[in-house]
Amino acid sequence: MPKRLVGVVMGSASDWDVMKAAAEQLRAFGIPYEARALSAHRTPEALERWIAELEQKGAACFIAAAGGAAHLAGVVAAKTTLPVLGVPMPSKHLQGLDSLLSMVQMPKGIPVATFAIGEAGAANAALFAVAMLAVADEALATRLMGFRTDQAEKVIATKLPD
Ligand code: RP5
Repeated sequence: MPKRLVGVVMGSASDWDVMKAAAEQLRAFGIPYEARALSAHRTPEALERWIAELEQKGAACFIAAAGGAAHLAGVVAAKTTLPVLGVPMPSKHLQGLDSLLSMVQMPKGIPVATFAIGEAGAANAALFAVAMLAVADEALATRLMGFRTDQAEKVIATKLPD
């Protein structure tokens, strides 16, 4: 069975420093992805073309990150019925609270699964994509379980300073 692709899109190349956490997590699980900087406002036509292209390539879902007005994930969700996982980016003046509140307020009927602001949200969106793909991929489910076990072992082995 060919591996399903994840589309990773961000409103600006300035989001990459945070969003590389999603790419790293996908890579760690061997999930193919295509990452692009495309904006709901600055490049709407190119965004629409890219979404259609990814659907053609058999994408399983999209991870969409944006800051401030943060309409990107909502616009992606308007253009595809594939699951859209939104990651609010930290912003200069409001530390990403603006991005979070904007992204989470989707109108009834067009959902965006919204994650935490910043790096934790980026990594968790990727892990959520892995979990969705693992529903139909037993080997991937086993690797995800292994990741959780390793993580738990690290927490338990951590010694606090005296
Ligand atoms: C948003 O505006 C982007 O997603 C980014 O988080 C923010 C700032 O973008 P730049 O001005 O750095 O391109 O659209």
